[in-house]
Amino acid sequence: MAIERTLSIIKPDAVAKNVIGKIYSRFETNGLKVIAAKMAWLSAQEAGEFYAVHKARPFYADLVKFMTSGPVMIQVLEGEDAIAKNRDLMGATDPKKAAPGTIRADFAESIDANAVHGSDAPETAQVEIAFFFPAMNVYSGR
Ligand code: RTP
Ligand code: MG
Repeated sequence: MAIERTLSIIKPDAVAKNVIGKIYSRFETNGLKVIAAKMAWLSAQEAGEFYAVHKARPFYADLVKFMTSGPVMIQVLEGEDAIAKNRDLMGATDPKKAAPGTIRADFAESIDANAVHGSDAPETAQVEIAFFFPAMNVYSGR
């Protein structure tokens, strides 16, 4: 398996719940290293552009509204199979369907306030990392 990088966002609900450290701990104990990080309060334009792939979906307006409702913690994770591993740790989009022990099962409230974002493929990971972090602000964990 290859060493990959993925973009992770701890969403406003989880930041408000004060569980950044608990979520980071899950990354670390599962072999994912934080190699870039920043806290930000996204504008509607930034959140809308970040989730542009969902523009035509009925939930787009609510998604942008939620993602701009408070600060978020944004990080690049690096490790073996990082993209799929992070998605496994996150659990299903709807926390009611998320497997026990996943981040969304343990910390998410609803399909909208679902605690975390994670890139879903190598192509989206690359675009999403570049969206938030210039290369000079990403520090390889190796
Ligand atoms: P994310 O992009 O945030 O990591 O979530 P995901 O891949 O698990 O889900 P995705 O299909 O990419 O959807 C992005 C976010 O939109 C909200 N959503 N709401 N009401 C709905 O049916 C619905 N479907 C998706 C969720 O907050 C999801 O995280
Ligand atoms: Mg997604």
